[in-house]
Amino acid sequence: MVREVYDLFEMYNSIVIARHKNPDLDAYGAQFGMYYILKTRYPKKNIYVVGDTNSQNYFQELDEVSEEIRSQSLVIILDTVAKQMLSEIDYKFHDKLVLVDHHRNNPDIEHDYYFRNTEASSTSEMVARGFEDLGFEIPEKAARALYMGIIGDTGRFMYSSTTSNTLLMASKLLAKGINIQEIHDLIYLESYDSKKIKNIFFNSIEFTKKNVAYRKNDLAFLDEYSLDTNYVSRGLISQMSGIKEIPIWANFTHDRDSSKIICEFRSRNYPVLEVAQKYGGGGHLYACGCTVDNWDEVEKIIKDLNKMV
Ligand SMILES: [Mn+2]
Repeated sequence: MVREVYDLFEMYNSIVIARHKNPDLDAYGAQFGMYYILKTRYPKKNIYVVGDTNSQNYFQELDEVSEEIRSQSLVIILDTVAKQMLSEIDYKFHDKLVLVDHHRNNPDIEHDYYFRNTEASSTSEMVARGFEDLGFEIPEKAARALYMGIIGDTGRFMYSSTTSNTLLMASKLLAKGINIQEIHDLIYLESYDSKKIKNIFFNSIEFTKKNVAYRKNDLAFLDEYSLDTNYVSRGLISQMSGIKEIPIWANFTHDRDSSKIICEFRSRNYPVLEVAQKYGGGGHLYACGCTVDNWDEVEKIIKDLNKMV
């Protein structure tokens, strides 16, 4: 982050921090990390965190902010630059709009500033680095949020997106006194029932001829076990990862609210992003997704994924 952002933080009395819908740990981590840092630096300013919430909100409740207030505010959007991933209110009303993201896709939102670093493991890493460069104090609460965002997007430093900069930033955050054990228990401890669901999921994955693994999670499955769409879509896909015979894996989940199908793709070394983009989605080269209208589209996607191998 450069001097220009510093001037913006100084200039505005009202700052709104937003991120993509259906937030993952990185989106939350970057959002609350930035929030606690700015709150510490500018205790008298009105700083808001906005957006929807879900089971990964280990932080605090979100604020309701009117269009009127937003129109006079500096609005920052984190971890996405795509309209599709945002609520309209988050990109339509602002005095100045700043985007901060580590994804590859280009913005389809009109904005004033855009900070992109596709080398960064996570938006949380970008935020930590940015404030470190600006010399802002990073309080322990912020360090905890940012660290959670980094481990969320790097799978606890296991994915190839982890760089020496990632570890350096993680080290600096750790030095603020955060408790890793507490964080890991909070995020990764699971219930016996949850382990059982994973077993059911794993035992019913399907395969294409070229060993693309996939699962179709229809409404009946979600209802039978009272599962949340996001949990199934994002949370269960990793059940198919790390298996020698499976080069690409995909998860298709019925979304109760929109009645659409949420598609998630992962791969060790095939650029599945091409398929996500073909169907209007985005994300990372090896971890991405899209949303389609029906199960016929899903069949086409499965064929496309199979063709990649
Ligand atoms: Mn991210």
